[in-house]
Amino acid sequence: FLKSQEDLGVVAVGFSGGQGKSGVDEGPQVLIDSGLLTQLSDSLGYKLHGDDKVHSYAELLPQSDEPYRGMKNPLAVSAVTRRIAEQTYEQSREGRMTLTLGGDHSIAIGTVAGVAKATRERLGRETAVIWVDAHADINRPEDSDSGNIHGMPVAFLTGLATEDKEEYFGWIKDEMRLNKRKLVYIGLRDVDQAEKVILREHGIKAFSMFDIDRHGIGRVVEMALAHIGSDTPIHLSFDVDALDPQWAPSTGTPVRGGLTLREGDFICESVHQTGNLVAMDLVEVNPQLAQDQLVGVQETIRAGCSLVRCALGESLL
Ligand code: 6HN
Ligand code: MN
Ligand code: MN
Ligand code: MN
Repeated sequence: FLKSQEDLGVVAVGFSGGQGKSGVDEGPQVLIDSGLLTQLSDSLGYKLHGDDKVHSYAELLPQSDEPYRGMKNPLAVSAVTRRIAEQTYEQSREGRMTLTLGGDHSIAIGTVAGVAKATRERLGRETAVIWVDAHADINRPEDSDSGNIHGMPVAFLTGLATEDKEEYFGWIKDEMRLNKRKLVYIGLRDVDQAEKVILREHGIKAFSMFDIDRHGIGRVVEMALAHIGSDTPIHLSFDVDALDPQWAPSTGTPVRGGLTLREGDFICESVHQTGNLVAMDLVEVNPQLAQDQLVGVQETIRAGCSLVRCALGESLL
C-alpha cells in the first residue's frame, strides 16, 4: 500500500495536554537524541522526510481552556490534533510510511485521522488500526472519570463520541474516521467499566492480557490480523504502557502484568511482516518519570526504540 518501501515521514509531537503529567512532551526528543532516527536511516536504510524538529505547537495553544463536556484542555488538544492530522496526511498521501513519536496518546486523534483520510483518497480504502495498550482509550467525554483526553481518542475516531463545534473536535469528518470493525486491541488490562460496556455493545475486537496468557502472543497476533483481514492498510498505534513496567516504567499510567519486551517486539515484527503497515505511533514515553528506578528512563527509551525498529523491519533476515 506504500509507494516506496524506503521513504519514511516522521512527525515528532512534543505535546502532553491529553493528560496531567509533565514530561511526556519530552518523549520524542529523548528518542531522537538516543539515536532512533539515525538507526532508521543508517541501519534500516530509510530516507527520512518531514522535519526532525520536535513540534511544541505553542502557537496553537489557547490563553484559557476551560473544561468542556468534562474534558480537560479541550481547545488545546483539539487544535493540536487537528494540526497533527494535517502533518500525517501530508506524509501519508505521498505514499510514505508515516511514523509519529509522542507525546501522550491523545495525539492519535490526529495521526489516525490524517492517515485514514490519505489512505481513502489515495487507495479508496479504509485503514485498520491495531491499538496496543494497557488501556482501551475509548471513553466518551461524559463517561470519563479523569477528564483526560488521552483516555478518549478511540471514541472520537470511531464516531462513538461526536461534537458539532469545530474547535472541540468538530473538525473530525467522516473521511477521517475509523471503522470500528477495523479496530483491534492487544494488551488490555485496565479498562474502565463504561469502556467495557462499549467494547461489548459494539462488538469491538480486543485481546487482553488474559487472552495472551491463554493462547500465547503468536496465536493472539494471528487472530488479530485475521480479524482485520489480510488485504488492508494497517496503522499501528503503540502505547508504551502496553509493556510491563518492568521494561517500560517511564510512562504516565503504568499497569503491572503487561507485555514482555519480546512480546511487544513480536507484535511489531508480525505487523511488519504483513507488508501492510502504513503508519505507526509510539506514545506515552515520559522521561521525567521513574528516574529513580533501577530499570528506569534509559530502559524505557531503549524499549521504545526497539519497538519502532521492529515495526520498520529490523528483524528481517
Ligand atoms: N493512555 N482509562 C483511564 C482514563 O483516564 O480514561 C486511563 C487512560 C490512559 C490513557 O494510557 O493512553
Ligand atoms: Mn493509550
Ligand atoms: Mn495506556
Ligand atoms: Mn482505570
